[in-house]
Amino acid sequence: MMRAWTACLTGLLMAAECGAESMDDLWGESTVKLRAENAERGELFDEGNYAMFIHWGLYSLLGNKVDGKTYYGIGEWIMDPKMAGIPVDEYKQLAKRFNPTEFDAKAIAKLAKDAGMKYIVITAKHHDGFAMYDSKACDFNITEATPWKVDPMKDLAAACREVGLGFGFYYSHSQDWTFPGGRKGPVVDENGEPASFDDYFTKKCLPQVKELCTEYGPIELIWFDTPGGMEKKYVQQLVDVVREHQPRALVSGRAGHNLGDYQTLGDMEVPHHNVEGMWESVDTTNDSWAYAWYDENWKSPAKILHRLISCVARGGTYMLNIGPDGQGAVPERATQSLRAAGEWIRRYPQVVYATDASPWGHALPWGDVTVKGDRLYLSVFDWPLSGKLHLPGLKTGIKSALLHDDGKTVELTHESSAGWTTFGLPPRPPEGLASVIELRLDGPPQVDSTFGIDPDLGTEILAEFSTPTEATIVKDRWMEKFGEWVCEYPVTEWKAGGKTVWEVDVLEPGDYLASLSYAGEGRLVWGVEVLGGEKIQNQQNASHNYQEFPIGWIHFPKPGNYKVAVSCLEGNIESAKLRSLRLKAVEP
Ligand code: H79
Repeated sequence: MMRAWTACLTGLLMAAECGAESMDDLWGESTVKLRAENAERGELFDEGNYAMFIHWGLYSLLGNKVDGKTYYGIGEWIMDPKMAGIPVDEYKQLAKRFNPTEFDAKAIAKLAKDAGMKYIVITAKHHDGFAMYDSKACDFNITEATPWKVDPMKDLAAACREVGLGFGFYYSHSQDWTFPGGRKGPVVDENGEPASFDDYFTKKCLPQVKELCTEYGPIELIWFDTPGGMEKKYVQQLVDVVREHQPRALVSGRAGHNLGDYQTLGDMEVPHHNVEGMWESVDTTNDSWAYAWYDENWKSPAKILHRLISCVARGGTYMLNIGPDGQGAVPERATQSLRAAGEWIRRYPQVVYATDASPWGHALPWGDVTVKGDRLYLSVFDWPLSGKLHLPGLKTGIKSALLHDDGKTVELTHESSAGWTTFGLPPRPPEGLASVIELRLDGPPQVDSTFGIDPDLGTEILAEFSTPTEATIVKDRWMEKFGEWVCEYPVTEWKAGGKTVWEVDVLEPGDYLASLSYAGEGRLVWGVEVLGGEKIQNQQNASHNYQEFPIGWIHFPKPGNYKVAVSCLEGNIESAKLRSLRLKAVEP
């Protein structure tokens, strides 16, 4: 079932567009890679699950402000014509001002360690072409072109070793905006002669990747990005160099041509379904990857933990980025959030490290589940005020249910009814961020993953978990700001008579408010039907952005499984993009 979903995801991805190029051309294809294919190279992901990404380069000096004007979006793209449009020669001059004396490799390694991360991946060269290390292959690098003259990668590699962290490099292998022949780079060399991609590849790219694989001791990962139209023969040579010199290093899926070791999802994408194989999500502590002076939209410790646990519970790893500024300093608020989340992880390492995906295959209304053998870890982000936590569909017997509280455990009462398990909770959660309940089971967990409608908390079920007829699930991906991606999987392309159906499991009968989250044009009439039962309809506004609207109350007469169908009945039904259905018990 998971395999089918992954295949279908890949198909949907192909439909996504970004200008003339599809995002998959840019980010590379996504295919399932199983752990077994990668032998010892997968260990990093098996045990790690959480890593630090660092975007740091000449662009950090600008921090998204050029000649007094602020450009909003991902900072490492500041050169791009759609951002400040800085000419190559002008951009290169920036190096003369790059003197990041506040860069402290040991402090960054300690931060990653304190945050609970297992390895660090840093930009050795981004699309701008500037090497943030001592490169013999190209003098546009940090030791030759700046007054600082330091190779920070030597220090960071050493600092990582010292505290027991893995280390790896991000390397933009196809795009190079300043070296002749690089993708989107100058088309002629310094003598005005035409430069080909092959010139760039043999003179700069391949030698630099070799340097990174031979000059910094053992490394765990080379993170290639945006292969674009790069030919397979080039990617193969890069992978061969990594294999030859660093046989234990992983190669990111964005190497291209399916030559990487694992799958990287779209930037900033945390999946809702379990995803098979080895994969990672990459995300950032605020909105931009590289330092942007205005960007104070930080992720709180709770949000970081929630996104991390969501990734682990979907079967993947989470790499979270920081963007040091032009002086090399890490923004204080990123540091604080990472440390606070890290303190929680230090109390509950068993929840995050070397755990497997949730057998439910999706999040639950109050939080998420990770698994180790016969143990389930329930991370409760939304503590029910009812004093009861409802768990749908667990078929394996429970030996004990333990709530972790301040280093101790408290045994919880639990009872079963109609396939649900209900735990008695204290009124207050023991943890501010997420409280942990550990279930020791009679054997490996067996689960009915039908969506349970929680009697206390509202249950939002995404459209991607429904089955449409005369309508389709598509990937809707857009940028909030330049380069900052968001995506949804709505049901759209509605035709007359189209509907989409969810299967749900109701524990407590009664009236529930059905709300729909959607985007569209004008006013839309929606129908919600409990198949074999009640049918309601209502007209509501539609907005360009996804927004939730109440449709009305609907009745479930007894406990058990139901099919709920939603249809877009009238209005500009072609424009309607249904994101989710929410069912919330009506308060007595
Ligand atoms: O390093 C970070 C990004 O800079 C990099 N990946 C993460 C980890 C990345 N490079 N490219 N992309 C992500 C895809 C970006 C596509 C876009 Fe565009 C850039 C959309 C808008 C700007 C290129 C230019 C395609 C359309 C316009």
